[in-house]
Amino acid sequence: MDALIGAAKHIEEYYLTGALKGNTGLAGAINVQGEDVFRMDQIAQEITVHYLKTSGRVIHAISEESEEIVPMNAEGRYFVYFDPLDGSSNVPHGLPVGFMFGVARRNLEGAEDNHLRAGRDYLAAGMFVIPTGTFTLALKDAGTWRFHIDDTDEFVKPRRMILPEDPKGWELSFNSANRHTYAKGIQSWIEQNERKYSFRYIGALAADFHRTLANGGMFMYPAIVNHPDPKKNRPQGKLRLMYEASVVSFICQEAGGTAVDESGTPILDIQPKHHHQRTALYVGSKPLVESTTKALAVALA
Ligand code: AFP
Repeated sequence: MDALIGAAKHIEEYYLTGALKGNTGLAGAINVQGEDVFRMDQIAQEITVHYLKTSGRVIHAISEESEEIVPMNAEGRYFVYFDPLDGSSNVPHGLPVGFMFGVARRNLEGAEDNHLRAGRDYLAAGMFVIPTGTFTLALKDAGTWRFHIDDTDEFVKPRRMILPEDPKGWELSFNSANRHTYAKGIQSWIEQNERKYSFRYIGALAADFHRTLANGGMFMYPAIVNHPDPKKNRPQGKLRLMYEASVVSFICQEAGGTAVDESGTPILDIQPKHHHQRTALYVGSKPLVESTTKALAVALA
């Protein structure tokens, strides 16, 4: 945890001074997901790998910014799954980005003992919203907690996060420009429900989910199945399972919420087949997540 917190503080420092140092532009490379890499993506990746390796506690890491598994320390007891800079399109504007991670414990059976873990097997998951100095951490069966950085650079005063039951302040968060590309069931769900709630979208999962967790409601990134250009459909969803969807789903479950994919399968039960696997995501207050699942099932029936 010290390594992860050290990395986050270091990334935040670079981010805050990035515009002046010319670090907020593109790096001129394309990552494993086929997306443009920002200079800050590379810096965040290098910093995180450095801290995790130096800790000596991690055997392998999986990062959005590395196609291959990143070998760390043969004696390490943990797997770490991370996205060192989530929401890169916010970088040139200095707007919030995230550093997200999940941690699982190695089985110590054989040389390579299954780094492909379902979210239910994580011990912890967390997200830093950069550069706002907030850190949300969920520990297995021990709740979700939000910390704030103080003027001595420490994350302090944890507050237990529990999704509010009263729907009065609930918010919806999704990329509304994509709505006509969603499955018909979700399109009608949106039409029937969107006026009941406020709508917020920052474009960085950690920042958007940060609000969902505090105010209640739902963040969703549905599958794209009705794009006018069928080549642009994403039936598997866009978000990455191991270091995005499972992270927020773990945090959400510990705060009393839930998360499912397009078929209604709990995100935390999905057994990854590949470390960069994608998924659709519906995460937040149970009644909303459950009603989108019903809407999808009805439309398919
Ligand atoms: P990048 O980190 O590759 O920019 O993607 C961010 C993200 O995976 C997630 O943080 C956002 O919720 C989602 O993409 C935003 O995607 P859209 O730009 O398609 O709305």
